[in-house]
Amino acid sequence: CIPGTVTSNPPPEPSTPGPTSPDPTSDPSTPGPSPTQPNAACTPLPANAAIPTVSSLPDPFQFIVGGRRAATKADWECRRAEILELAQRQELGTFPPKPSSLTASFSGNTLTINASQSGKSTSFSVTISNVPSGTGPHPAIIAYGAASIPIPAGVAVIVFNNNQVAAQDGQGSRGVGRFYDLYGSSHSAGALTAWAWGVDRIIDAIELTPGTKLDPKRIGVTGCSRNGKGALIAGALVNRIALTIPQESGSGGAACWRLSDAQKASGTNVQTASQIIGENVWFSPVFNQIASSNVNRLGFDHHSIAALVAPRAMLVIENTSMEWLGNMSSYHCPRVARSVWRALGVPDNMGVSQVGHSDHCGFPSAQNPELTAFIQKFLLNQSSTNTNVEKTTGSYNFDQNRWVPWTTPTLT
Ligand code: MCU
Repeated sequence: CIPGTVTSNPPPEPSTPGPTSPDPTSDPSTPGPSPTQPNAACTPLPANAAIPTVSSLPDPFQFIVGGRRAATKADWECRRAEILELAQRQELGTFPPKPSSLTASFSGNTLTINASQSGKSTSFSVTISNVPSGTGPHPAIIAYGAASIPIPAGVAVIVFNNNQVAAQDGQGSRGVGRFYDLYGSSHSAGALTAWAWGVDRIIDAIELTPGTKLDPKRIGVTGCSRNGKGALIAGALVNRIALTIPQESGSGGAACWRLSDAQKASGTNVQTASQIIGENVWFSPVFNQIASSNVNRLGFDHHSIAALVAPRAMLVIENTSMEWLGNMSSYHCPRVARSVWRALGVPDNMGVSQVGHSDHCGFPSAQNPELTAFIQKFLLNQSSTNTNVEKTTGSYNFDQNRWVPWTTPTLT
């Protein structure tokens, strides 16, 4: 879609002993160790760590600290923490932990979240619909803006007005929204990170509010286009989302910066990192310099960010027909990410489906079988459905050796 517009859909265990992480709340505007770092025994990434420049897709299994490759599932937890830290430091800005005070109230179909910390406070509301009958607790999908995928009976819908939590109205909207009312307008988080924080708080509120009849352990998240980028980043940062469904998220979402740059260099009108930082405030200002000069300086790419979701479930929905999304990039990047689920022994927890259609954010029925299968298995507990999905109607000359010069281990 055209910059600044929206479509018919509304806008939208440890292996390396090391020191304990410092308190990430001490300076909220400085990227620091992630609040979701799983344990203190992982070696934190030093503040001055040298990040190698890599022109292929960086090996998601290889540690920056020490350089060895993950061999066990416990190693992966530490490597995941390292990627999480890198992604915040170089692209997303700091993802703050739960604020010191959080309360929720539920009235009608509106769930209101009040958060405060260090003398500042903020509040936002979401609406809950399609709640199944019965006492529950029931699964739910959080939809950024509005759902543009069909959500079946049995799954409630939570509409999240992400624009209110962090505006996405071009450069002038940097630091505007309920997130920044709490953390300050110069907080390093870009809008995608601020929205993920909002999703994390919605789940806090569901935990606090049995009256919603929703199950905080069976929450999905979805969004399309710019909001699809948001859904992917929420899945990556909020490690209690059960199912992540980014739809037509393209560059800055399912696509890899390096692959999008390669498509651009071969004459495709695809969105790149250098373009995206001028268009909107989705990313942190910490991304600007690398994005405008050389994305090979990123210690990760979006296959690594997608892999932060593993072993939790994700279905990436893409579209071959939209040049701007980078069709090769938006297919092969998540397909490469799937190697992490494969390494963890759960390849079917992640699927990639790309079908051509001219209506951006319209959902083609050809993708119904995989969408239904993922929702049934991961939100409705029907374990027998087939979620082994890696499909595209596109055909690409993807040079696997050039982009993926590493192998997929079996993590024990
Ligand atoms: C694909 O998502 C974005 C894209 O990154 C932007 O460049 C364009 O302006 O808008 C797309 C979108 O959100 O469409 C609704």
